[in-house]
Amino acid sequence: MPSDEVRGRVFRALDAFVIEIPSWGFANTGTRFGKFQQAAAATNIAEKFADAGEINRLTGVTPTIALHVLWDLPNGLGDVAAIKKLESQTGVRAGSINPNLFQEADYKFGSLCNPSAEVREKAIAHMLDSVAIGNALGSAEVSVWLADGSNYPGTQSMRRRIGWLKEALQRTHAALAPQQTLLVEYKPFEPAFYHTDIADWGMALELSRSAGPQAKVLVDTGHHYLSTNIEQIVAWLLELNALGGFHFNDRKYADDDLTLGSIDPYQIFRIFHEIMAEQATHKGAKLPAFMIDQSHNLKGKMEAMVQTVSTAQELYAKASLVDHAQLTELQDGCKLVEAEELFRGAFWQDVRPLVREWREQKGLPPEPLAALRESGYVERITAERRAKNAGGVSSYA
Ligand code: RM4
Ligand code: MN
Ligand code: MN
Repeated sequence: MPSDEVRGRVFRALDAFVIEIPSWGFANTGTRFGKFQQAAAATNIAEKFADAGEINRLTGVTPTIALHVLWDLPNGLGDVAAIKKLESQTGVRAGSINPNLFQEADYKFGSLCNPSAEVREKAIAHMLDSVAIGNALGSAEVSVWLADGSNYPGTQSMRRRIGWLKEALQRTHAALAPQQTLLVEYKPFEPAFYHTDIADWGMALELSRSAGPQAKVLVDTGHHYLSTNIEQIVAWLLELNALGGFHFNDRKYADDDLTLGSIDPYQIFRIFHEIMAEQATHKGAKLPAFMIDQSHNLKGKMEAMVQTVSTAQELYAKASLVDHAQLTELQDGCKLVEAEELFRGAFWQDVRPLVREWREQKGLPPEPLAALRESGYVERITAERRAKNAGGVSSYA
């Protein structure tokens, strides 16, 4: 039986934990080699909201859905009214607004960093539209990921592109409302294979700082070279008050977008630990935005999302078990084995009974995956959407 102290600690952590789910996690996606259609995949924004609402009903911790402008609001501001209606129908709110600067033919050689001033202006206009959409929806983040880069040495000026990018982000920042944060995401490669304009956290940090105080860095766990110490990056960003949010997913090789914790749950635990250590020293500090960035092309989308959210809660609960005062004492005394045992001891605890208890206390299904199965939701959407999904691919690869 866990002590009241442990239960209290875990429950407080779970009370504070919410995670955003991505609209694209419900749509048909695939790989660059092929698309595998799922009969139950969402085919339009109403279905994405419905699915997100069901995930929130089952887990109680996903109140917002990330939107990709091109896929979810193809008419830009013109779609805001429809989104608001879906919000009230499903109880799920619009979350981060993600500009899409990587699909149109004009962006072949870049968007905000394109050598053509005309294309750059078009891309900036899209950024400003995204800010306006976010503002109209009362959403907290505009989250930018750029595919910009080049494939061959000497073919682009990396230096001049920095200048263009700074200017674009400054202009975007100038349009933000007070409640909006501009998140700058980085990724070392893909789709560009020689240089990527925002390749790592140093570049994202400098760009966000030069944009203004409402710009912060977004860490996507899949966007690092293998063996990078991501929790150290998180610690630095926390220290610099520059961490805006996360895109959680897991990977074995690159930007695989696999289910969170499926490959390396200890890494997510270590990241959560850094955040909790920060919370322990700065009581009441704002938590970064926890978001999921995954596309499930083999697993069922609803099941994968429930699995992901549950895993995130379990790892967050585990991280809350670390006694920070005790750990600091052991660290200061260089008691290596004792410190390590305390740390990994928390990771190895089975917190699932406590998470179940927490859910019951909130009137939520104790086993959301089982509740999803029992609800018949997946069977229903499979029947409803099968014909529509036989047609084609609704979303990105
Ligand atoms: C990128 C990046 C972005 C996401 C797109 C779909 O690799 O992770 O955050 O919006 O994929
Ligand atoms: Mn991402
Ligand atoms: Mn990615």
